[in-house]
Amino acid sequence: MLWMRRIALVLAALALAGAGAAGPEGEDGLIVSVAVRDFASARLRRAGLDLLMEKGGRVYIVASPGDLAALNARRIPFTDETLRLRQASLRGLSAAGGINGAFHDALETEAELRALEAGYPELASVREIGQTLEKRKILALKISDNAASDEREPALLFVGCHHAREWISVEVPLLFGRYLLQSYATDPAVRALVDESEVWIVPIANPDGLEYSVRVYRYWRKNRRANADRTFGVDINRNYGYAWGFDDVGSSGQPASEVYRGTAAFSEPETAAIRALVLGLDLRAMISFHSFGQDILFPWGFTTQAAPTDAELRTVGRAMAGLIEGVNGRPYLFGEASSALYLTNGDTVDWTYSLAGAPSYTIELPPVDIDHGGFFNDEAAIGAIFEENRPAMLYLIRYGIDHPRSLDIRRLVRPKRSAPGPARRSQRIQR
Ligand code: 0X9
Ligand code: CA
Ligand code: ZN
Repeated sequence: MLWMRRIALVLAALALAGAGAAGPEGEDGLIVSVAVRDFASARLRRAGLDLLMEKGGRVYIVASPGDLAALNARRIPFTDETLRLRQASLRGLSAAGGINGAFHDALETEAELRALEAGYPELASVREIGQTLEKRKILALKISDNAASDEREPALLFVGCHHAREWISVEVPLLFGRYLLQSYATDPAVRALVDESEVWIVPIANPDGLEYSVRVYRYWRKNRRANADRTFGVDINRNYGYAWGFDDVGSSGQPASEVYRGTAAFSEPETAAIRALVLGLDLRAMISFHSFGQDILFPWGFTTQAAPTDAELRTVGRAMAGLIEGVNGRPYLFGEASSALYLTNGDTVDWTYSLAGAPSYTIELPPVDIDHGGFFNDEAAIGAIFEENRPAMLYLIRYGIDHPRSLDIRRLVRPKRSAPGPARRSQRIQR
């Protein structure tokens, strides 16, 4: 099972990263699967497909009509999995709360943030940190004693929804903000954390993309940048400024690709907003939530070499994995992002880590794989997913308060475009 997942992830990665000349946007996409054998022999990983997962000897693809035509032309047998997978996703939705059920879109999230600010004026303050291409607000919630004044306390960042279709990644940081505020008066441990730090929550890094996913095309991933070649979207988790564009494996220079890095580091308003926020903070640790896979991933993403503080990243990651599994018994694996999952460059956590060595993590939330729903989480499970992540988030706040950062990682590491070493397969993902 584990080795299968590894192969799956590597395959998905290679294909995702190799994505170049993708077809049209794929709004009418079906989910199809092809046998791993055929996938390999037809060299599909260079075909620019939007891969979801490899599972049970089959590779799952979000396929545009153009992709389907290409599969047909190459006489590659595929199975339409759309209906089967939609059964799982429909079980997760109810009519209440609009077309996204209990999940929060951009305006629902803003309403919740404003309500928290109004309910806890001493402790909560909403800041507009930027504006998207479609003029939506990128919002941050600051939670601290005297939230309205800048006390430059140790800062923690929890961010969700870099990727539009990963709706659950909005809910976990949002619920965490509400939890801190509601518990402050009665829970001395929470009160101490909030008094000694400032907790920054950006539930939606990519509001334009999220709206597009909710209203137009559920599988949308990127932002909504109108690219020069008339395709849409930059992958904002490839647009940050550390080792941006390092190679064409961890990101793509092709605008149609699902991992298109944009025209320059921080070219996108979403990444620029987070950069501006973080540069004004004494950042001690951060988590960027994604889905899916149940993984805890730490730098580096751009190289399989170990980060300068690998031991610390691993120790803290292991602690968080233990805390999470302790809640509902659901295992999250942990490991270096590049060697455990796949290479990325320009991703969020490499950049935040590069500033001063603050422990930075990508958490891939449940489910574990596409057969358990993929990007579709049952809305009834939102609470449990939040609850299992909560102790790890609280732990990371305490860890951050207790561990000031001073290391200038950028001076220690010169990204070099040397041939990537062999992935350390034997120690890829740990329990
Ligand atoms: O590819 C990504 O940006 C993240 N996975 S997702 O399926 N949510 O898109 C993973 C980022 C973690 N970093 C690396 N794997 N290097
Ligand atoms: Ca304060
Ligand atoms: Zn993601």
